[in-house]
Amino acid sequence: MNDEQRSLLLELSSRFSPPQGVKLSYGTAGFRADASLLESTVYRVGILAALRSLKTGAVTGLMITASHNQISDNGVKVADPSGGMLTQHWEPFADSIANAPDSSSLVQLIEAFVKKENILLDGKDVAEVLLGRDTRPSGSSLLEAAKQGVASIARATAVDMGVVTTPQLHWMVRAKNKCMEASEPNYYAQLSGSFRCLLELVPQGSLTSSTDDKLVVDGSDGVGGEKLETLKSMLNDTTIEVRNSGNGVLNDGVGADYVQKEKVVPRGFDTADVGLRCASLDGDADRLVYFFLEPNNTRIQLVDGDKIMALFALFIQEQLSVLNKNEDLTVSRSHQARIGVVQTAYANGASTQYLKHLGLEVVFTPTGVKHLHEKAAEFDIGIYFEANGHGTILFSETYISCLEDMNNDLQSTSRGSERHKAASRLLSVGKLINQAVGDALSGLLLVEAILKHFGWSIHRWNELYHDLPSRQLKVKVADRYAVVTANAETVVVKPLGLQEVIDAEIAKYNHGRCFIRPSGTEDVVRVYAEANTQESADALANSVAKLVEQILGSSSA
Ligand code: G16
Repeated sequence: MNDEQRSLLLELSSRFSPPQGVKLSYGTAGFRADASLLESTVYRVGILAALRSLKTGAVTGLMITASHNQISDNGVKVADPSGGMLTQHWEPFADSIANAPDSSSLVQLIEAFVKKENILLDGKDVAEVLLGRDTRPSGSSLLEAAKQGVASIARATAVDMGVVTTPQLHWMVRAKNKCMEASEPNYYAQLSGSFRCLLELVPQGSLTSSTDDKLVVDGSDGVGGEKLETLKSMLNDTTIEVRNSGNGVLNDGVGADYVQKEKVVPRGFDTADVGLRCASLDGDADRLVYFFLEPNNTRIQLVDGDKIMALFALFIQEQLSVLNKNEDLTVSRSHQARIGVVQTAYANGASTQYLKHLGLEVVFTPTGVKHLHEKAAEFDIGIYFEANGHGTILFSETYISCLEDMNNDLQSTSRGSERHKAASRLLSVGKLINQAVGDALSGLLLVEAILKHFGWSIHRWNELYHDLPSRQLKVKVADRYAVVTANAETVVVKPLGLQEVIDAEIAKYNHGRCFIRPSGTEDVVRVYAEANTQESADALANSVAKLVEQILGSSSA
């Protein structure tokens, strides 16, 4: 590092002092905390995003959001050049610079890291970082801190993409590195174009049997509602009604996290909506769940991420079986896609059974899109979803080019045949569904297209399988990091003896299953329980939560 670069870093970083007595961690999806604590962290992540761009010779992204958290929180995460999450081996560096006590130790850490990673700060290479933020009031000042962070690296440029959904920012990074136009209009054009293609390919009989056209969407009073309105107008769609589009308090009694965890009717919905197909986005529109209201009931029927995955898997399987029908086996071997589905321990046991029953390979990872995405990318077609509604479908580049070849062949030999339609549908899904990260808007359009394809109502979809009763709780403890888990978070290895106590509780219930893990986005330990009745699931979750509090001590202790 030359003197000029060192003084630039020392000068700008001295304007952003880290908060005292706070330990920051990159967590499940970047740094998250009360917004008032985050200025120096966002500044330092700006430096990291610029270094990542220099290292890879490609554009990176920086998103300011705390997604499902309360409005007073905020957060920051980095998008890698692929559009996916920051490579995990840079997370320790993120943690160390976020916690560096002053400018000189920060610069020392950066110097050591650029040396280790062989990043040329004194060369001619340039860096570019796309910046985005959600609608949180703290977002604009944090964005300024991010700009200063990027500006602390010589020849690095920050490009402000404005208020966007998290998946839009990830999509733009991916697009830019594929030499496509990284703009919102281009994002909408790709989504609406591929959605229209799927609708044109809906079998005639299905269109007439579909009865419930109206969809009501809860925008969580975040960025997603407004973006969905834009998409609606591009699609000329009159069947989607958007509520909670930004006039109320973000994520307060609304949104995908609230609906999925509490299973109650969100703000802005009432008895007039009974039976209608409804959906909820979260604060930055990277999660999607569906639901419907039942008569005389304040609880909802939840159609969660697991069921979205089941619907997607069924559709993909149907297209693959049509595509491979009557094919010469020696030729088709290269066309046979290896399809896999990825879940976490939160997946309802009934969903896993259902997916296995479909003959699918099911694999588990710890919580966090960064883990699921990486696993799904090992398949030709990898579908991943967390029960909370975060997920997407990944198509490998090799399989996409194979599909394109098949589509071209079929176009000339049997245009309009069932096989040709199946190939075209799969290609359209690959364009519609976000290949960078889970995206509530593209996921919603795909759900809508598939329901039309099958001619299904939300009620018919919900009947695919019946969820086992479950309950999720949060426990505030003195130090959540005292809990260490293994086996995709199903077993507690620290504190010693805690897992045995949990096992003893589980043994008291029929079909009981329960696990705990420290949240990576909130200062809590999460408890998940399943059993054969709702009362048992509630009782199991409550008794384990009490044990956790006893053993780990409450947060005020
Ligand atoms: C983020 C992650 C998700 C994860 C969720 C909760 O979602 O992207 O993969 O499931 O946090 O994580 P934890 O249980 O560790 O708090 P979001 O929508 O908040 O960005």
